[in-house]
Amino acid sequence: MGFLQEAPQLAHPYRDDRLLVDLLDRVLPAGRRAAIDADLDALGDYARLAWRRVCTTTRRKPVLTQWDAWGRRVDRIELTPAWQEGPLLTTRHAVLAAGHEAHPEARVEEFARVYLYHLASEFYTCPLAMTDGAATALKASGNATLIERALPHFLSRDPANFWLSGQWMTENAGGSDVGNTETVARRDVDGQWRLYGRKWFSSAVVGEAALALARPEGAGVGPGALALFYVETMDDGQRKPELVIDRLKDKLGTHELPTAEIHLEGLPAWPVGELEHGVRQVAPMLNVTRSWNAICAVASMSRALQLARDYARRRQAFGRTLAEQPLHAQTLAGMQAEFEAAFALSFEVAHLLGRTEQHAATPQEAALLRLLTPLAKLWTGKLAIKLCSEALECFGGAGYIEDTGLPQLLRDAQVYAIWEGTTNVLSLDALRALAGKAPGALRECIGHWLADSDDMHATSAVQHTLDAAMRWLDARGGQRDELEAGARGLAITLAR
Ligand code: MFK
Ligand code: FAD
Repeated sequence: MGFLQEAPQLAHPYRDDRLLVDLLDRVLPAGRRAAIDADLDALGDYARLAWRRVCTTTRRKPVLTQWDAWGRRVDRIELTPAWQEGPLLTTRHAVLAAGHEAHPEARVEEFARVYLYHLASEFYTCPLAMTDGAATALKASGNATLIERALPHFLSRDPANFWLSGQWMTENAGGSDVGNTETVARRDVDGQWRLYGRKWFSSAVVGEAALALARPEGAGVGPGALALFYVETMDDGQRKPELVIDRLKDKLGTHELPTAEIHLEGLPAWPVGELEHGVRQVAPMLNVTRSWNAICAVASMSRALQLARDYARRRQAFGRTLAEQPLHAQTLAGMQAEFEAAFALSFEVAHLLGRTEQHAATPQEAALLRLLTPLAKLWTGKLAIKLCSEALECFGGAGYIEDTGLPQLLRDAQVYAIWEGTTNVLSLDALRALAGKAPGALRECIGHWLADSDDMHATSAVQHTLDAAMRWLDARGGQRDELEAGARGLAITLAR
C-alpha cells in the first residue's frame, strides 16, 4: 500500500478550547467557575466519543411506524442512539436547569454546556432549545397553574421526570407570517379547549408538551387574534389519539432530528394567557431559541475550524505542511477571526440574557439584548454556512466524502439561517428593535462603543444604520419599502 493520509483529530472540545476557557475564567466568579468544571469536562468527553461514533458508524435516521401489525395506529418513532441518550445527558449535566438558576451568569453557564453538547447531541439541542423557550415563555406569562405543572418537568435533573416541549407555529400558509394560522381552538361545553388543524413542521414531535399558536373560534383574522396554548401529547405513556403524525420530513440535513407534519384532531389545550396577542406571548420563547441557534451555529463553526486547523498540520502539499503554506495559513486565520467575532457576539447575548432575566441589567443592556438577539442569530446563521463550506474545501476532495464525517457539518449548517426566523425576517426584527421602545437607550449604548472605536469606517457605517432605522420608524409607502429593502445590509453591518 502506498501513502496513507492521517485523519484529522478532534482536540478535547472543552479542555483544549482556549476561547471558551478564557471566557468562563473572565466572566464567572471563582466559585461558580469551579462548580461547572466537571459538567463541562464530561460533556467535552461525550462530544469526543460522539465524533468517533460519527466517523465509525453508518449514520441513521429516525423511523416512523404508523401502524402495528394488527392495524392499530401507533405513530411510533425509533430514535438514533444519541437521541436515546439525550434525556440522561441533559439532566445529569443540568443543561437546561443551569440556565434557570437565580444568578446573572446562569445563561452563560447554560450556553457553555449547549456549545459543548450540540454536535454530539445530533440536534437533540433543537427540542431542548424549544423546551427552554417554553419554560421561559411560561414564566413570563405568570400562569401559575401551567408553571407549576410543566416547569418541574422541563427543568428536571431526573431523566425519568424530564419532558421536552415543542413549538408549534409554522403552518403551510405561513412560517414567517404566522398571522395566516389556520389551526382553530374550540371550547367544549365543559370549558375544555381543543385544537383542530395541521402543523407543518414539528421538530419535537417525540416531546411530551408544546406551545402552539391557534385562532380561538370566532376571533378575527390576522396575527393579533391568535392565542397561545399549552398542550400535552402523552397519556399514560401513549401518544394521545388527537395528535396524528402524518410523516417525517425528508430533509437536506439535521437527519437525526425527527421533524414531523402533524394533525391536531381535538387535542386538549390550555390558554397560556389572554385569548389574543399569542405572538407577543410566544416572543420570549423565540428570543431564547434564537440565542440557542446562535450558540449552536458557533459550535458548528468551531468544530469545522478545529478539524481544518488540525488537518493543516498533517497534510503536506508542495514540500511542506498546509499550515506552513502562507496562503492556506492566511485562509485559516481569516476564518478564525470571523469565528471568534461570532463567538464573542453569541456569548454576549447569553451574558445579557442572564443579566436581564435576573434583573441585574441596566435599561441600556436590556435594550441591547433585544437588538443583539436577532443580529446574533442572523449573522451566525449565515456565517456557519460560509465557514463550514470553506472548512470542507480545506480538506480538498476528502471534505466532500461522507464517511469523513465532514459533509454533514455543511448540510446541517444550512438550517441555522432558515428556522427560528429567516435572515430577512430577523433583519426586519432588528429594525423593529432599533426603532422600538428604547431607541434612546440603545443609541446611548452603541454611542459608547463607537466612542471607544478607532475604526472610522465602522463608526460611520453604524451611524448610517441607526439613522436609517429611525427614518424607517416614521416612513410611509415607497420610502418605507426602500428602507426595508436595505434591512439585511443594515443588520449585517451592525452585527459585524
Ligand atoms: C439547535 C439550535 C436551536 C434552535 C432550535 C430551533 C428549532 C426550530 C423551531 C422553529 O423554527 S419554530 C418556528 C419559529 N418561527 C418563527 O421564528 C417565526 C418567524 N416570524 C417572525 O418572527 C415574525 O416577525 C412574527 C411571527 C413575530 C411576526 O408576527 P406579527 O404578529 O405579524 O408581528 P408583530 O406585530 O411585529 O409582533 C407582535 C407582537 O410581538 C409585538 O408586540 P406588541 O403586541 O406588544 O406590539 C412585537 O413587538 C412582539 N414581538 C415580535 N417579535 C418579538 C417581539 N417581542 C420581543 N421579541 C421578539 N423577537
Ligand atoms: P416563508 O415564510 O414562506 O419564507 C419564504 C422566504 O420569504 C424566506 O426567504 C423569507 O426570508 C422570505 N420572507 C418572508 N417574509 C418576508 C418579508 N416580510 N420580507 C422579506 N422576506 C421575507 N416550525 C415550527 O413551528 N416548529 C418546529 O419545530 C419547526 N421545526 C423546523 C425544522 C426544520 C428542519 C426546518 C427547516 C423548519 C422548521 N420549522 C419549524 C419551520 C421554520 O420555522 C419555517 O420554515 C421558517 O420560519 C420559515 O417559514 P416558511 O417555511 O413558511 O417560509
